[in-house]
Amino acid sequence: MKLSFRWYGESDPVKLKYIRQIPNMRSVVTAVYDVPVGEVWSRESIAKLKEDVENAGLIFDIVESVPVHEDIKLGKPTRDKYIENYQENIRRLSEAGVKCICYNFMPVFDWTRTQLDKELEDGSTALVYYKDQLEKMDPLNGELALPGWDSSYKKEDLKALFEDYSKIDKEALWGNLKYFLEKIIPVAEQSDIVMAIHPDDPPFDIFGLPRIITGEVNIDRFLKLVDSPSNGLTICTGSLGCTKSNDIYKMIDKYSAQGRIHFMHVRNVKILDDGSFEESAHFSACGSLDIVKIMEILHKNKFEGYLRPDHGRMIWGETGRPGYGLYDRALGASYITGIWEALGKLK
Ligand SMILES: [Mn+2]
Repeated sequence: MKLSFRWYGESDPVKLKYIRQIPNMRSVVTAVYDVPVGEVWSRESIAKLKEDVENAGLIFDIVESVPVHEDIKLGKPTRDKYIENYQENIRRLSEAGVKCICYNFMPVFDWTRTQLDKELEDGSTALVYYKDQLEKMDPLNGELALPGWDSSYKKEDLKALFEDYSKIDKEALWGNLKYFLEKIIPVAEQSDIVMAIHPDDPPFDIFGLPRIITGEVNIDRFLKLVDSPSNGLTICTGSLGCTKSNDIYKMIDKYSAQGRIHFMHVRNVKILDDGSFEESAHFSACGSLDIVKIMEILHKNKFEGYLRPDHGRMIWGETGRPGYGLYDRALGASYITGIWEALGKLK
């Protein structure tokens, strides 16, 4: 596995030099943040990212995310222009040495939580999803802004988007995804890049918006849309694993054996009785997932893709971007590295 760590660019309070100090750290997962969704990333911005990462002694070869414009997801006539931009971004990232691109196909909102600073028993804070809190949220009314969401949406834009999505169903979304993949996967193949779709987080419909990358049956369907190794997966254990209806171990075994997992997001999550969930420390006993079992499956299938610790709690007084502090993610990285080393030695 290639251990990596997400970094939000120069404005990230977590410095590259600190990421470099995490044992076994290899790659920085980042993106160009100065360009609106759907536009072409400038070669200068890409080169600057590469230079910053390499100057810190780390590797720039994986990007998360190149976001997909809503017009592509909605299948609007303007999608072709945005798909051409997307193809150009793939080519430019390839020129800079990138080998893997993570993206998602979630309508409107990226990952959704109902609270970002829930205090856990040990005094740390974590991101949580409580059903009763969600029922009180209305994205179209109220000053609702969460870091997983694009804050550039104005209320009117959101209303228009919800209106657009009310006119398409899941099958239409599947069709729009297929249209997109058929245009970008050949470019990825020519560019020696693998695409890795992130599952929907959480993996069920939210606010009436359709979600399709949600579990095994749908991921099987996704992989067949364009049957190429370049059309692959990011398996996010906390996203797919936050509902008991997904057998996360079976999915990791199956898709890693098929060589279709290019990127792993490894984190733990505690599933509550009513289907709500809390993000927890990476250590297995802190949540509902068996992290050793996950790493064992990857090791058995000789996983050579990228892997990063995912959201961490806020601990030791750290403040910053919820889910993306340094300390708890660094603990997660070390824990994962420890398991991986042991799996290699205790044969
Ligand atoms: Mn993830």
